[in-house]
Amino acid sequence: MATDRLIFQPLQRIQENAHVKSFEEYKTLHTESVQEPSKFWGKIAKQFYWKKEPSAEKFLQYNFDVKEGSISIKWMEDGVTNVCYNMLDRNVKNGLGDKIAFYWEGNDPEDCGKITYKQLLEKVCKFSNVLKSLGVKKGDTVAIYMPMIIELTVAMLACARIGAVHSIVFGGFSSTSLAERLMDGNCHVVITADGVWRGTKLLNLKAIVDGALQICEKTNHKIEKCVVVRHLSPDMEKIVADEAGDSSNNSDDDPIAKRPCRTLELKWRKGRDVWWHELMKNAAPTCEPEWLEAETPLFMLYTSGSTGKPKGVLHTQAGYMLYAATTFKYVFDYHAEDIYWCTADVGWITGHSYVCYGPLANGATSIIFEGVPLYPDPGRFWAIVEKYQVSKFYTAPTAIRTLMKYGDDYVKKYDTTSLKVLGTVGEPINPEAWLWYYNVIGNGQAAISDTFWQTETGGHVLTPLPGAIPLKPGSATFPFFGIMPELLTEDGQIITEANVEGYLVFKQPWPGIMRTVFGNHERFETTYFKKFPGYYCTGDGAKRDEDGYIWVTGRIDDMLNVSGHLLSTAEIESSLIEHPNIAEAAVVARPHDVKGECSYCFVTLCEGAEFNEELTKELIKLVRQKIGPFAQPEFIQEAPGLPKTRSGKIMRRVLRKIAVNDRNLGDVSTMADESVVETLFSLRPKGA
Ligand code: 6R9
Repeated sequence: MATDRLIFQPLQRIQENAHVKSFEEYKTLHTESVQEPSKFWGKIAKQFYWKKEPSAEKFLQYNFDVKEGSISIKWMEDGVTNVCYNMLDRNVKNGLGDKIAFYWEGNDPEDCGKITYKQLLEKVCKFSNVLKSLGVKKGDTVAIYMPMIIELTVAMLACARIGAVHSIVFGGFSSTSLAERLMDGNCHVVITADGVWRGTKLLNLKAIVDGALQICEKTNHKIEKCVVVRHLSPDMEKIVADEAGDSSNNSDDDPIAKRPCRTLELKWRKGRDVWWHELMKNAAPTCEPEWLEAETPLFMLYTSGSTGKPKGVLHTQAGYMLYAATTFKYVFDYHAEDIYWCTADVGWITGHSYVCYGPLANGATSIIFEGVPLYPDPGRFWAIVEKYQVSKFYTAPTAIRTLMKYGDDYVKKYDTTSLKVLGTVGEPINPEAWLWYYNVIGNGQAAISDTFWQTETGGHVLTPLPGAIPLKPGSATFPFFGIMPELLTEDGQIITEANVEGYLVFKQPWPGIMRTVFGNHERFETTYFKKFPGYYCTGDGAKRDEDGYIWVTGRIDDMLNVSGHLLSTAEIESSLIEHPNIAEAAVVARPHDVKGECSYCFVTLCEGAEFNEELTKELIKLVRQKIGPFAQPEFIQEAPGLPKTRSGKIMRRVLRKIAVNDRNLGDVSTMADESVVETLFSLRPKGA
């Protein structure tokens, strides 16, 4: 049976207990949420603490149409609250003080820790006082460049408590990228750690920050304070003075030391660099939260992997909080006894909404994982699931495909029967990976939530609800509450026919939508609202099937037009992956004299498989069979590794260059491993 015809009904063991128990119930709630948004979200808002409750009159005010004037979105504008208070104090007051907020699982399986809500509150208050003592005030931006440790959430919540705007930069970006974000965000304080182990690599984070600060200094952007968490043991550090003006340390030095070198050299600039633990020693353990109007900025986060200058996506207080909390509750069907684990780094939006804010808003217990999926071996994820009896798990298709490559034995070694909901996010999940996730990881006993959303949307926008929506592998199914999707043609006509691909857009605002691009409202309007007036444009393509299921096909710029047929690269990829010897595939468009465009495919083989003419023929046949002769790949080349961003997204922009043998790659600062590029150039097929 073709995978797009498979349907999985909600599992009884999940449905029995679920917040939403049937498709009809989902439909009723969804209809209310889009027809009467103020009423729907108004009820939810009552679960939170408000210094001043938002009025019904001002609950939602917006303009979504560039033709009517400037784009503006305001939720609960006259409400006054504090997000940190709602995450911590409210839960402690409700009797959850001794509940574990986070288990911390280190890179080394021997390293672990935990913190209760009460303890977290105290740490956050102390650090709030520290920030104040460093001169940070309401409205200031604070940069955070940290590994996955509990202090990272302490830092973000402390910012939220005092009304400072956090700007988290993923702890894998280079000095140059970090500097760009520090300057764009006008940050004068940065919080980091000495270093961190990622698998067998030791990263000197402080050295990367030093490099960034040097770049800032050269452009006269002053970073007043650099707060450093001592995460490694002191005997791993050699501290040397970094005199002002000394620029001898090259920012492009490779900050990665490999075992067995266990000593990091830490340069220390007196007056600027300060140890976290020293500041915390004398800080007072209570701190009155700053009471903030609902539309005050909460954080900004730069969007990943796109071309050009990164955009600082800005989210505000109450709307974001409501949306992160509500999506978390319904999409993972959260219950008080759950142990929840999202593997995303807090440096990405998934980590913001579903490691920190969403779970804490619900008083959940979750896991913060510092390590990587393959260390010490490909069974690590499942060892952690067994250790903590994880019931709700959230990861990315790229991780699933990577682990799938190593076979089922690493999974079978562990007991994963505690799992009830398996989430996925980041890119379209191909049906093969979906089925492996469902059958092997979930033992056919866990629901899959394929969650489509973006940094810009703040939380899930298309997603199944575990007890209510029958699943189709590869489809993010239906809109979440408050979301009104449409599919539009290039010239803005609404598509009503089934299985016709178009632009995925949303018709009205939901509480979690971004409010602006930091410092550039015009860019916000141009990027998301100009192409189709009256709609927020995601930039992704999608189609609806006969049953109304939405299938996101990938970024619209990943479409190819072969002889007038619009094809999505994701569709071809998922056909290629069906071949037993293919572990991963990436397809890009390449200009073609006759057809306009043709497809150029990069395939990563499974262990032990061989790339040869026979395989190429089989793959061509497979795509012809799966999609149609017009979709037949023009070029197929072997790809031992694919260029990916540090968050695991395939950089198709780079692949498009390789496909046409153009070495002018543009900005590759977000690429995780640049060495794969040379290999790919060397493996280009003859005649390409
Ligand atoms: C949360 C996150 C957003 C882009 C988005 C789309 C792709 C994310 C997806 C998905 C298909 C899913 N994407 N989830 N595509 N199915 N379930 O990833 O945010 O880093 O901003 O990326 O990721 O292309 O437009 P962000």
